[in-house]
Amino acid sequence: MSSQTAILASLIRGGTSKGLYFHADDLPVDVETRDRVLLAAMGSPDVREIDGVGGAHPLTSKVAVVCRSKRSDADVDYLFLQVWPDRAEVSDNQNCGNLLAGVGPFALEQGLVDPTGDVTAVRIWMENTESLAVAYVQTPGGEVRYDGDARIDGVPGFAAPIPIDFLDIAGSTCGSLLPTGNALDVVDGVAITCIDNGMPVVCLLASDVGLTGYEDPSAIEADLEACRLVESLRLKAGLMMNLGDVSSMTVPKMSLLAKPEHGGVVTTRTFIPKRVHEAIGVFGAVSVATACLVPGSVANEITGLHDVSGRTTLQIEHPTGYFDITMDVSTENDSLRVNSAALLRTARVLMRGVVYVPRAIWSTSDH
Ligand code: NQM
Repeated sequence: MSSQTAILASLIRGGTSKGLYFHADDLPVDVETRDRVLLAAMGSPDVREIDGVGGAHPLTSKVAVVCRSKRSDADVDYLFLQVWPDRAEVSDNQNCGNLLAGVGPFALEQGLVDPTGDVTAVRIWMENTESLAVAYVQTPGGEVRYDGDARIDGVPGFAAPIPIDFLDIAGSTCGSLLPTGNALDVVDGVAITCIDNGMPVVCLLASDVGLTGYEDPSAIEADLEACRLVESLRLKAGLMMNLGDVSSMTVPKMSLLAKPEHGGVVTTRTFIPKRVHEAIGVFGAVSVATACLVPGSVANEITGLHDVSGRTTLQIEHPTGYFDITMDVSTENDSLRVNSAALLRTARVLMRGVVYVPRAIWSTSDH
């Protein structure tokens, strides 16, 4: 008998992240065993993830678990799992809008969804935040098309566009768009805006932690005093956002803001939370874009946008370019209502086959 267990999987780039995609039926049902299997598949814990297929960075050590949905308003269910490279931990406490981009192509290729003409709308129930997304995948002739002329910053070259719509993601994790009830709070003398439009995010001025906001992610990570200050604010903000003790959680993200440099509405450097993102997460960008429109928020002070109603596209600057978010909003009595958000991603299947884990970790005859 082989000393390894082979598990069906696809390696897919989703937006600016990359990870393994599994059909839920191909993984152990028991969560502890499942997590041990995913750690072994990725090669964690080890900063290089040398004994697995993980990419040695949180953005390339991710997992999507997909299955046909039992819901009448969704085609598939998607569970996002963050596999930490440097510690033996798998976390489901956040969503990932980048891996989300690969869910439609994966579902179509696995026969979980049938193609419907040149473009197939795949309705995805995002289990982590219990909310819905619709991804529009190019399927000419019934096949997923990966080549095309869409470009997203943070990914070289061009690919087929995958527009994604979100209808109701406000308060996805914290229960409300402004979890503290305020557009602006002051913690340890620093003005912060706590917001959750798909991702719990704390917005603050980069200058308030001794940075310009235009540094490279590696320069920020090397500034231990700035990192310490950001983490101390994060722990306090986590309590205020109804998240409890967030010391070992990946949320809230901390987005340091500065005036735009390249024609966008604001520049961002985002802690996710211990590493600084090379770009910005999808839901992280949606939350920052939303903060830009909230009257009185830290972000709104920078953008100076007032009384915005209807559809508007905001360009969020990040270390490797822009992230465009189209929002449909209405403002009543100085209070913002988000009707929908839309954005563009691309994805590409990189490998399909089996990933091996030692049989001692999981033997398929165990279940
Ligand atoms: O915010 C990074 C990423 C993400 C998550 C992170 C994401 C999102 O870039 O929706 O996409 O903030 O952890 O993949």
